[in-house]
Amino acid sequence: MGEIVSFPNKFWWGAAMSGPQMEGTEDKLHENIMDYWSKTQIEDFFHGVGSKITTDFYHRYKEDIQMMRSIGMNSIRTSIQWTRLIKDLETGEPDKKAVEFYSNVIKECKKNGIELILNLHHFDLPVELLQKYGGWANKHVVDLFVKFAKTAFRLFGDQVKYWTTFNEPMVIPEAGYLCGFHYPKKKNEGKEAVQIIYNINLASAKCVEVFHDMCDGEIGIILNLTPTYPRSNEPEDLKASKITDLFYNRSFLDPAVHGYFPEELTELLSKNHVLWETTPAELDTISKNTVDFLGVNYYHPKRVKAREQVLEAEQWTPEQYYEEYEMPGRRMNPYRGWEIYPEAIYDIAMNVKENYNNISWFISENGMGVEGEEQYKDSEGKIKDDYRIDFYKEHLFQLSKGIKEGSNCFGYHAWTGIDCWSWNNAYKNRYGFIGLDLKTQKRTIKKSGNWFKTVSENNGFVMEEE
Ligand code: BGP
Repeated sequence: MGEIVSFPNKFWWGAAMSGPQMEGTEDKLHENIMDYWSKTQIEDFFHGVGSKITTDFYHRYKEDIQMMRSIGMNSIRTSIQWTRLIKDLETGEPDKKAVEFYSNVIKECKKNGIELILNLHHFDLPVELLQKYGGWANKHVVDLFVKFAKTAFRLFGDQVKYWTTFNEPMVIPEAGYLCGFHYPKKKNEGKEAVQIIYNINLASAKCVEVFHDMCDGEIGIILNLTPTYPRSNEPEDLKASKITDLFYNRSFLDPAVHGYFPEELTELLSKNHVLWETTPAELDTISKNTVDFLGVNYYHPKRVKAREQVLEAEQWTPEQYYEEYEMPGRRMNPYRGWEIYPEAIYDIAMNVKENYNNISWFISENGMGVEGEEQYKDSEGKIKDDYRIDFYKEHLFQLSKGIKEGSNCFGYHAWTGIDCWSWNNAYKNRYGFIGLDLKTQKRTIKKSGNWFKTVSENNGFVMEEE
C-alpha cells in the first residue's frame, strides 16, 4: 500500500485548451498572427500543418465536451478568439455566427455540469493590429482589446463565472521579440519587449476593472511561472537568477497580484534607458485592479548561471545577465526538450503562499508532449501512455504537499484534453488525455484519460512506493 494523495473538496479537475489550437479557422472574419504566420510561412510548422482545421472543435465541440466530461473533468478552460468574436476590431462589434458558437459551447458545458473558464487572449493578436499599429507595443491596441473584452463580458458575463485576461503573457515579448520563435519572430528587441510587458499588464488591469463594473464573477490571469534556480550559491549565479526571475516571472506576477512592478526591475530598466512609457493614471489603474485568482502554467524550471561571455547585442536584452544552465543529471522530456522537475510545483505553491498573499490559485496547465505516440497503441488502438500518468502523479504529489502546507490551490488543469495544434510544432508532440487521428479526426481515450477519471472521482490517488 502506498501513500494516499488527496485534494481539497470541490477541487477543479480538468484541462486547458485554446481557440486557436482547437477550433480551426472556418467562419472567422479576421486572422490572428498564428493564422497569418502559418498561412505565409508554412515551412516553419511541423509537417506543414497550419491552423486551418486543427482539432475541428468548431464543429465537434459537443462530442468533445461530452468526452472530456466522460473522463472526469468537472471544469475546462478555453479561449474566446478576438479574431472570431469581433466583426469590427475598432468598435468591438461582435459577429453573429461567433456569438452563436460561443453560446453553444457555454450551453454544452452547462449541460454536462462542467465549469467553463473563459480566457480572452492566447497569443492570438489580430494580425491587422500588428500590421497597422505595431501590435502590443501600441497602447491603442490595449484599448481595442478592452473593447473586445467588454463585448465578451456583455454577451457572456452572466453565464460564465470565471474569466482570465491573458494566457502566458510573457510568451508574447519573449517568443516574439526576444528569442524569435513566434511571429513576428524578432530577436533581442529589448525596448519593444519591455513596452509590451507594460502594455499587457495595463490591458489586463483595464479588463479587470471593466469586468468588475459589469459582472459578478471572478477574473484572473494565467501566468507561466517558471521557477528560476541558480547553478550555485555563488553571488554571480544568485544575481543572474534574481534578474531572470524579476524579468520573466515577477514582471507579470507582481502587478497582477500586488498592483505594482518590482522596484528592482524598474530601476534596472531605467538604468539601461529601456523603461516603459507610463502615466500616473495608468499606474493607478494597475494598482487598483489586481486579479481575484491566479492560474499557473508549469512545464519546466529555468536553470541559470552567470554569463561566462559578454553578450554582443545591439540592444539591451535580459539575456545579458544570465545564461541557461544545463544541470548535469537533469531529467528531460526529449521530444519537447524540457526538463522534468516536479518539485518546482511545490516551490510555486510556497512562493504564492508566502510572497503573494496566499491568493487562491490553480494549476492551469501542466503536461507532457510526446512524439510518435502511435507506437504505444495496443491491439484495440488505445494509447498506453504510462509515462504521462507517472508525470502527472509526480506533479500532483508535489502539489498536494504544497496544499497540505497551506497553499491556497483550488484545482489542477492538465494540458490538454484532446491532442491539439501547437505553435510551430503543430501536431508533433501530443499532450492529450484523448488522442486524435489527424486524418480522420477520430478521437480515442488514452490510458491516461481513464486514469484521470479515477483521480477526479476519488479526488486523489494512491502513490505507490518505488
Ligand atoms: C503553453 C501554452 C499552450 C501549449 C503548451 C504546450 O505554453 O499555453 O498553448 O501550447 O504550452 O507547449 P507546446 O505546444 O509549445 O509544446
